[in-house]
Amino acid sequence: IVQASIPEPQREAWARNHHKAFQTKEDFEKEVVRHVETTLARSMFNCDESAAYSATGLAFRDRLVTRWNQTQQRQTFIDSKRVYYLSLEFLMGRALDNAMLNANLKDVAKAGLDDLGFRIEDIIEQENDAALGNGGLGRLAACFLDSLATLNYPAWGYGLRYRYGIFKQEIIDGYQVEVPDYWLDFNPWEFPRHDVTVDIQFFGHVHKMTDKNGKPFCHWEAGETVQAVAYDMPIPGYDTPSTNNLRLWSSKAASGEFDFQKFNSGDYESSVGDQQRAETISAVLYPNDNLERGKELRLKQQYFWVAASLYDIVRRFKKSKRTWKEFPDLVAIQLNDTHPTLAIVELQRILVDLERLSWDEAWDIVTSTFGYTNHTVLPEALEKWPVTLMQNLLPRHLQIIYDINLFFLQAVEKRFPQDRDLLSRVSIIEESQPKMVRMAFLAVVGSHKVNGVAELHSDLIKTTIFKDFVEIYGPDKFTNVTNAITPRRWLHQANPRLSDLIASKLGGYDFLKDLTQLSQLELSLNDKAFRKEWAEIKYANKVRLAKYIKATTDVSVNPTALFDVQVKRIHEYKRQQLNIFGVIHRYLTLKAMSPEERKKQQPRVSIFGGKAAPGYWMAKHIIHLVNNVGSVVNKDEDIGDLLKVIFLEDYNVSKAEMIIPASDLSEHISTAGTEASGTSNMKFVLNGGLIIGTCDGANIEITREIGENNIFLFGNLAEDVEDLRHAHTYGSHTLDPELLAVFSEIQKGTFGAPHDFEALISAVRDHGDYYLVSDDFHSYIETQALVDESYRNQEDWVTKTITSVARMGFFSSDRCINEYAEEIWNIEPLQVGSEFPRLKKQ
Ligand code: T68
Repeated sequence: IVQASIPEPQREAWARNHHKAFQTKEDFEKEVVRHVETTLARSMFNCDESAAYSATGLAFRDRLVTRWNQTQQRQTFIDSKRVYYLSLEFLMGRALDNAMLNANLKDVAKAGLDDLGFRIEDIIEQENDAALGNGGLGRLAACFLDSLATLNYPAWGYGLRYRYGIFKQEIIDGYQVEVPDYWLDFNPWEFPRHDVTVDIQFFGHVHKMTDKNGKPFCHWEAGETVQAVAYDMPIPGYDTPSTNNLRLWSSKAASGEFDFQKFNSGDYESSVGDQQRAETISAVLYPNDNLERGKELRLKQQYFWVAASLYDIVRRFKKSKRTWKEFPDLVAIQLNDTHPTLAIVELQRILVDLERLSWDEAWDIVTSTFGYTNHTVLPEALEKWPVTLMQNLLPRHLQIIYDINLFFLQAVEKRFPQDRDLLSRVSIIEESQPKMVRMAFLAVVGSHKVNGVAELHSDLIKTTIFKDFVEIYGPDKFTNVTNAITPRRWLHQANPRLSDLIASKLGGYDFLKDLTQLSQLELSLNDKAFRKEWAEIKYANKVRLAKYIKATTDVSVNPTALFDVQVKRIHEYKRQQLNIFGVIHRYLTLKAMSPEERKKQQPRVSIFGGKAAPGYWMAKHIIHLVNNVGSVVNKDEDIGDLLKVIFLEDYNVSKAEMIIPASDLSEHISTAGTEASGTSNMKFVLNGGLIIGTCDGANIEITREIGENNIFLFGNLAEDVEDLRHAHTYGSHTLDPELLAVFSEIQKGTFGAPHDFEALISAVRDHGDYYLVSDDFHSYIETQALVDESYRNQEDWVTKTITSVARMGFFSSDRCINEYAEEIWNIEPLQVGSEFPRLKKQ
């Protein structure tokens, strides 16, 4: 990049003309009209909602850019340590509402848009979600970016700019159909940086060379080069001028690669082919959550992104003119799962092969720089790559991995002599057929800290997948940072009325920056007007969801019924099958009752939502069963409002913002020990809903915080799961009789061709019931009965929900980010100085 700075004498002219961010309604309107009339080349005679959205987005973008530049200049000037969050997924959702709220200018925009003839809600609805993620892992990254900016930490996110994010889900005849999500039509939030590019290499050969001092070194002569182009997204903090950067890389053919010779000699097709092959790398997000499929293109994506990001980080570090030893004083890199583990190898390669540091010096720098977050213990989700694939795509990296492994195993051998089993258990290379590189082990060996995402999960990784590494490194390398969520999006933005009510009790909105202040709500437990308003807000949110259900599914639901929600990726371990079997049980029970008895029952709406990975056959059958049960139950006149079953199509972040505030009860019912944390559980409680759940993931800490009277726990404990599974396979396996009754009903054809659901049944009945559906079934339906009883007493229910919200302070991602900053990254917030005026409250 060419650095061009304006000479001193001309700077005054710049300062005079400095872009002033709008603050008033009048100035906002000017900006919108200017963008409609110039940027979009339209006028008041052809300005639809989509154009009004674009212009509003651009007006807010302009505002952000100035602050974003100032933040970056200041970070560079101060030379502060930065943290780089490497994540293959950032599930950002919509940006406009967030930008307005973080700047405290939503009221201004609302009034301005009103003057110009638009309703702000309709304008917000125009925006496509930035859906560059599958689920919890990607959304966690997005919440972290919000907290990092809000807390004024110098931080960058690095990811891939997929042309297609997670697919859109349509439900046709009860089946999931995937539709591509081309989200980039118009995106005012991104800045292409065509001058920030990195050439990324693949394939080729490694040559041993000697330098002019006679020292040997390795030279990688690559076979293919692809160009990475940076696209930047400003990340505003809440109520602070700090605006961080999310840099997403897009792939294209390297400049020399569009082969003009081929082109001129008439081989047009193959020169365009090269172009397309290069662009394929960042074309699409892999739609699997908690599953690794070992596809070569996925490994290409990982290296492409990691190499571009490290090049960028190293380039920035070099400008500081520090010595390499100081690298970890200026740079912390957090690996969001094992997806970016090649960054460890790439940094070692840069330092040894290109910068010519000794192996040991380099390795010290590398291991002091990286931290690794584990998000799963499920064996099918642990990344492993065939050695042969790695050898072909990244020959030099494979050599380095072998060397890392050799030195690591030598050190282990020294401490634990003669323990060959241990060596083979912890080897980064699995000696299987074919041989595999174990990415999680590489991440552990190459990082100074490894963390799980909730207490139970962090304990489990220490006793299962990383047990030997705890022996080798000692327990201090392993730690816990319990996940959390940003209260800005998940309370203030998603549930503005509740946020306002809370603010009215706490004397302002400071709780959004210090969520522990919620505890003061307990003082208002007996305040009648407050309780009434609390209940009314929940009801209004349910009415809104009921309207949406009617509009999208044509089913009428009664907003006074108990809304029971399970929305998340569809996965056997998350046990949506347990939920729908429970719903069928409820239906059968109601059918068996006399009309008088039925009148005494608590009406319920069971709401499901979530995507199945396109190749996940079982998950797709679960969706099909939910839809078929819905179409039978919803038109059964015996049942009426007592039970409705809804599947909401295309669950995503913006739908979550509407659904979560409308729930009375949400389901977090994974087999104990399988859900690392869960984060939607926190969102539901923060919005005044209660949980039915297992003793798994963060449910355990939520219970500790809010009290066990305020949560409906059921089911077997993690410590008993292994024995139960063993007993299913090797002992006699008796199934729950009430579950068997549900199975017979399905097999009778009540919910469509029984054949379609045979696999769901036989997984439980004939294949060892790995997820313990039958073991937990009785406890589940008993607990659901308790929920009904509890909900009947609305006063008690409201008390439970207020108490729970008041005790949710721990689950702000600000707390979580502060823990990472102190215990893993060793970074300080950037002081917001006078040239950086604090925002005034409206
Ligand atoms: C989730 N993981 C955990 N993975 O399942 C959840 N995996 O318990 C936890 O709360 C959350 O991470 C945040 O820590 C995922 O979402 C994936 O989406 C994923 C994607 C690709 C490959 C593997």
